[in-house]
Amino acid sequence: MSLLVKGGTVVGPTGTRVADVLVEGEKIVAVLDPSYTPQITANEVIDASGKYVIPGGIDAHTHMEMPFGGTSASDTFDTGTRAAAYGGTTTIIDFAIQRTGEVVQDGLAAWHAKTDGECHIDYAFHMILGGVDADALKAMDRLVADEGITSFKLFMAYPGVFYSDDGQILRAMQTARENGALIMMHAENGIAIDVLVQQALERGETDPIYHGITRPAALEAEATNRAIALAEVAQDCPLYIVHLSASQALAKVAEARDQGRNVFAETCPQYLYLTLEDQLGAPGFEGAKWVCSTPLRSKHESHQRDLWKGLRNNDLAIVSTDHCPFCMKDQKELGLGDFSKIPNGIGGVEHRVDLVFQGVVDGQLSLERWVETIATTPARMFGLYPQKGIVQPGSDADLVIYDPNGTTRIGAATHHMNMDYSAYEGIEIKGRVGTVISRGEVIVADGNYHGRKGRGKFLKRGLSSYLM
Ligand code: DUC
Ligand code: ZN
Ligand code: ZN
Ligand code: ZN
Repeated sequence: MSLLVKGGTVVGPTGTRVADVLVEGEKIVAVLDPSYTPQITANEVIDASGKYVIPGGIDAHTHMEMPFGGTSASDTFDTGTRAAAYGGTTTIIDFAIQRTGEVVQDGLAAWHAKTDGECHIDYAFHMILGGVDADALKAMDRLVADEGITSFKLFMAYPGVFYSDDGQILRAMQTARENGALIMMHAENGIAIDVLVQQALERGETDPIYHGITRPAALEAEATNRAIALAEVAQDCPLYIVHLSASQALAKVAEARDQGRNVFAETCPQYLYLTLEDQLGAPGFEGAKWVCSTPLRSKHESHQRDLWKGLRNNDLAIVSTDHCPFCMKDQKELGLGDFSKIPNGIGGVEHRVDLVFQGVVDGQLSLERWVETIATTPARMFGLYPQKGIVQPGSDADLVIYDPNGTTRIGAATHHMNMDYSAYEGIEIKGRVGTVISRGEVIVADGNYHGRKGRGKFLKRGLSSYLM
């Protein structure tokens, strides 16, 4: 089976050119100047003139079916990967979880059981370590060597749930430095946050808005700085700060990077587009829609401007969603009368490619940087390159044909995620995902779905391309 994507503007991390992309089976076999292709015959030809042809999006941070606060993220691997496909994402990296007290290998097996036969697109795992002890450190080596899991997330937040103390973090970093893994950090000072949360509740401050107020930027910056210091002590263990939201934390990352340190960070669309004031302005309990950690920041500070700048200058390498959806009904509602019981998370796996493209429209990012932050760098960072993340011969034929003249209006009535609201309700994007191809198969065309559950494959990942 061959497929020719004709006349589109192919966008890569280093440039754009009009080219024809020839696909045989699951792979790209040639990217040709259009003058060469009249002789080529293919089973199927897709006209991409006037459109961008980009590598399929890679969302390096999702939580399908994640257990949290007595409930579970509302997208299953079935519904969540299908929604991702609609939005131009053809690979996700989700988080398998070792619960505190659990054997790492058992946590991993549970995630394979959740995903086997369920995913519409290719997927891989990071591993959340909920308890760093001697067994977990040994398991890290085994996961890197045998299981294709080369990144581990630790939490400086959530004492008593996922939390690691500084000693545990240092040991995990030392192990990662040895075996080549990347340490991903949820950098918020959870011990101090818990005090602020307790004090707020004692004052009767129970509304959703107090979630953000009790997680100040200073405590994100402090934890980010501490993680960077611990990584330095661990012989410059590679460190990746997840869901960075505050200017003050970004400044710590930028300082480390300016020193040539092995420090990277991602941000998420919610921090680029939504603010604490959106949440404040919402009536009653509605603010729960935007409860996530790290929290939304105030528009009266410079966070959004700085995050876009960070994306331009590579202090922020990647845009991931931290997709962790909960419905209002029966899920977010668990926190009625006590904001600390609202399950943390925002769903957005379907909208990342569009929301970052709006940054191109708004003059915040170049086309090349759009592709780099949503596809190429995630592939390189997490050991999937060049199988994924680039339009070139030999790579998987994961392609998105993107229409810069289309429009996308985001809303709960039209999205495909299993959520009864949209955090981005009413936002309009000047651009639209047209055709989505996953390993040579057209799975979305003009808003119609042609994929199927179970076609997505588990990807064993290699080490990060950015290891030094
Ligand atoms: N943050 C969230 O918003 N949800 C899940 C876990 C996390 O760290
Ligand atoms: Zn986190
Ligand atoms: Zn810099
Ligand atoms: Zn997360």
